Amino acid sequence: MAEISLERAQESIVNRRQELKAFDETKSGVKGLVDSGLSKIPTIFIDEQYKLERNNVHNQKPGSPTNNDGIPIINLTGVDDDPNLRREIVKKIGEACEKWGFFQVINHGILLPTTDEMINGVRRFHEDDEAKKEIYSRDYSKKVYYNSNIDLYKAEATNWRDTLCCVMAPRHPLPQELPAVCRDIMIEYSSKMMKLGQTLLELMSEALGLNRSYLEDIGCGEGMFVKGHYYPSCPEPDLTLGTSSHTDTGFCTVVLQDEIGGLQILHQNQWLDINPFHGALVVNLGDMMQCRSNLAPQLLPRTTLVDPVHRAPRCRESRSTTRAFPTFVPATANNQQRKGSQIE
Ligand SMILES: O=C(O)CCC(=O)C(=O)O
Repeated sequence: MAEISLERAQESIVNRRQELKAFDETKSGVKGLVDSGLSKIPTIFIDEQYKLERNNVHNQKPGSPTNNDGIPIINLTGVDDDPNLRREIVKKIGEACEKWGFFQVINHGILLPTTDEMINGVRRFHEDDEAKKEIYSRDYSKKVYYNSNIDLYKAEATNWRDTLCCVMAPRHPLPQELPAVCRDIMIEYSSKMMKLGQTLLELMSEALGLNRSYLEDIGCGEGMFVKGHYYPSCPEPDLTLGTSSHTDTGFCTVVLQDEIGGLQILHQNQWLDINPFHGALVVNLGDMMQCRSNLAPQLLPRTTLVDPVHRAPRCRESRSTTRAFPTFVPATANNQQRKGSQIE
């Protein structure tokens, strides 16, 4: 009896592996599946735990809490030229890091034409089959690549998501290595984001009670990779996640969502939606920020930072959703990412 179930388990592992390989070899990601007109999602995408969670939600009585937009929205106006405003901003960032591990920034210096074009550029890329096929790869030593699920062969359930990934710092790719459909905006957005990253690192240093340049001086902002996710519409959104629950490996990540949104954070054991706010950027701390013993040993055990667990379920919208987000990492860590460790 036990042997039969072991055999079945092995058979299902082999089947899953074959399905993953077949999917990978299409080089057209989840978007390719959707374009082929499927009405049910393939089994590799089914996330049993999420399915159970959704079932429970459907069985809940009306009135259960489902939505709360609690993460702080911090206005960066005056951050560089008004010391009083800066003090206030630093205080708010410190509180947000301790309570949420997440905050949104507005008036951050990257204007709407740039953020809008970045979202459009990522969407253009994912909707251009030729551009995608040219750079589909699982060779993580490349600076620019596109694929579906970086951890495709390791994860328990495949996510309903395709990703363009560009390592933009410390050494950016040659312009011609970037897809033509989003090349200019990728370069412009990344250079503006490096500047904003510097400001955020300064503010976080100050919020931790360190001198302004501390985190920069130890190299936290040297490396930056920019991901452009695409979440195609999904015929069975209660069975699969766009991005499974995780924390980010880098130092901090800055998420630009489109107007459909979909990002959720785990706060006090509840999943909360981060509703999109046009032009706002969502900042979340990564695992490296949690390693204060390496970053700033003098702070232990003074500060407690929240573990910023987050995920992206698939919404019911018939449209696809798009995200762009740079993660700041020390330059050496960036190399490790590229050697194939999991970016999510
Ligand atoms: O798309 C999102 O909002 C979440 C994706 C994410 O957290 C990630 O790729 O690290």
